[in-house]
Amino acid sequence: TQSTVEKTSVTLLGLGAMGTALARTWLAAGHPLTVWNRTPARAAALAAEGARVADSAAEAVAANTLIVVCLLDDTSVEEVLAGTDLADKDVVNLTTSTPAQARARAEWARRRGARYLDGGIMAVPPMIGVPEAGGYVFYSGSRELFEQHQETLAVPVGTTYVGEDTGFAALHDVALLSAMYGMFAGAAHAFALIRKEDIDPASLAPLLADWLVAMAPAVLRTADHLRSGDYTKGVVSNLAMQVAGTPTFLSTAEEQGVSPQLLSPYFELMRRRLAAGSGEEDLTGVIDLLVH
Ligand code: FVH
Repeated sequence: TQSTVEKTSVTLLGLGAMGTALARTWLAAGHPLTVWNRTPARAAALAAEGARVADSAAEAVAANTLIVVCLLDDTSVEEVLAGTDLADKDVVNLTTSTPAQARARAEWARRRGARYLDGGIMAVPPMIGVPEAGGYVFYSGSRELFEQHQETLAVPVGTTYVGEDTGFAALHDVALLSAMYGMFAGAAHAFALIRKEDIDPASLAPLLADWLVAMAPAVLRTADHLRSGDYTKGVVSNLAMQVAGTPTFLSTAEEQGVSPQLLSPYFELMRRRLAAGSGEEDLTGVIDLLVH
């Protein structure tokens, strides 16, 4: 294991909030670390903690084989890597991108002689280096490259490999974050409903959190429906019943002076699915209306 052998040297490009958090964990674990950031001042604290600070991205890339990139977006990745020699480098790109961008960046890196792994970070900076926080990174691309560097990549945060298709890490990342925004949208509506009442948001919050946790396993039933094609399997509250309930939600919003704009699009899809004769199903059929 790495505790008995020399720790892998890492080059890290990008010292924003996430890059800095990643850097600290590698330094703390004894990995020799070379860093570069467009704004050099952001590297000063890390230099004091033992990082070697390169004067250019090219110098940083030349220093090591394992090159971890954590920049703002795909455009900045191209700008930064364009002036570097990537021949025989192992590039691990943790920058958030779309699946198509990840696939194209992998091909771009391969043409420059590099091996490439894409990552989608399921953590915020305070979760980095805190295993009990449960954060992890989705990885996709070469399994061989992932396995070669897994021990080093697992130092800051957990690792979850999701396939050889380089776009899959980004796809899993965006899928989970999209669901998160749906949850935030629902919570925003819930808080808006009580906003003008004599109800402490702090008393609603734990009830809301517990309810969302209790409802979350419903996605397992959804997956079962999608795999089997039977959207009625194990249905507890069928679509007909749920659509019948939607006027209550819309009227309550109106009574409370709250815009229904976050809820209405979902209700509209539920109504369309019901109109197509799917009243005995669960809500799974809405997914088919979204895909074109
Ligand atoms: N922070 C978070 O909560 C999320 C959690 C999930 C994953 N994301 C993604 O991680 C990538 C990096 O995010 P970050 O939090 O480090 O972002 P910033 O603090 O804004 O730092 C951005 C770094 O990118 C550098 N940069 C931006 N544009 C360029 C460019 N054209 N050329 C060179 N470097 C560039 C920037 O440099 P500087 O402004 O300090 O000079 C920072 O190093 C990101 O994909 C998130 O979506 C984070």
